[in-house]
Amino acid sequence: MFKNVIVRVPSKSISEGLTSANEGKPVYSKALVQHENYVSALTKAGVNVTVLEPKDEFPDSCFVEDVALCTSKCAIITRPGALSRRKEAALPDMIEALEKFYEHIEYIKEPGTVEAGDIMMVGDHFYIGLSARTNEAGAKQMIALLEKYGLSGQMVEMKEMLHLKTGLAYLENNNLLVAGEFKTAPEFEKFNKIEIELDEAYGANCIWVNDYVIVPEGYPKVQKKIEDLGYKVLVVDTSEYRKIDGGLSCLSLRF
Ligand code: CIR
Repeated sequence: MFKNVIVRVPSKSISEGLTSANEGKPVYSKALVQHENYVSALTKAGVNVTVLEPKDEFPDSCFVEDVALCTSKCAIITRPGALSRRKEAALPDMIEALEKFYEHIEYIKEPGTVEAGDIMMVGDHFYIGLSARTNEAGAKQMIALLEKYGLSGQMVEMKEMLHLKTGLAYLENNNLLVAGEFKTAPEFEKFNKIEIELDEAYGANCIWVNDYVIVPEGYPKVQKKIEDLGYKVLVVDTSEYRKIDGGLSCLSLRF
């Protein structure tokens, strides 16, 4: 069960966020409304939501998932691989927010880079994608820190996706949404894999929050597959975040 969530309100500069999509720039007013609806869905799922202030100097700073890994034992502040995002990880209000919940806070250090969108938690075990943003030095530091607290981690090779959780979502009870390159990855064979088709690949980025799964709006096949598994579904429109490669998981830290 998750008790707490941290989010950051998008800033006006969101239109300058990093992107590989060719879908135009996010509309700030729409992004704000979508963010409010996201917070409402999280609240409905029974978590306490800490909302941090927007940071204009960091266009991607609403994607708080990337700047920290929140485990049951400690929080680990990352060192983002994207240069424009590197200083997001040390923003004082985020560290203060985490200090309210965690006695132990650790840090990824140079030359390691990690963005925690590349990390998927399955109980006490953590899958760490080696992406353009997360390097082997960062993943090794992460695994050593996890082991220090009695947790474990393993690396996963990646070729196509931005982040590991761009194409994977663990819904607990052994259920794993898989898209693209992860459909055939040997690491995930033991799961009950729910394969997401290419035309709805973005919809693989869902989040399990207690009895609910939050699903992006506009992915009916994904939604049906999740409903058929017996989950209660909450739908949130993330169209403005999709324009800058962001999705539901990226917008929160859940612990
Ligand atoms: C970036 O490229 O860093 C942002 N525009 C999107 C980050 C998405 N975060 C995530 O998948 N965890």
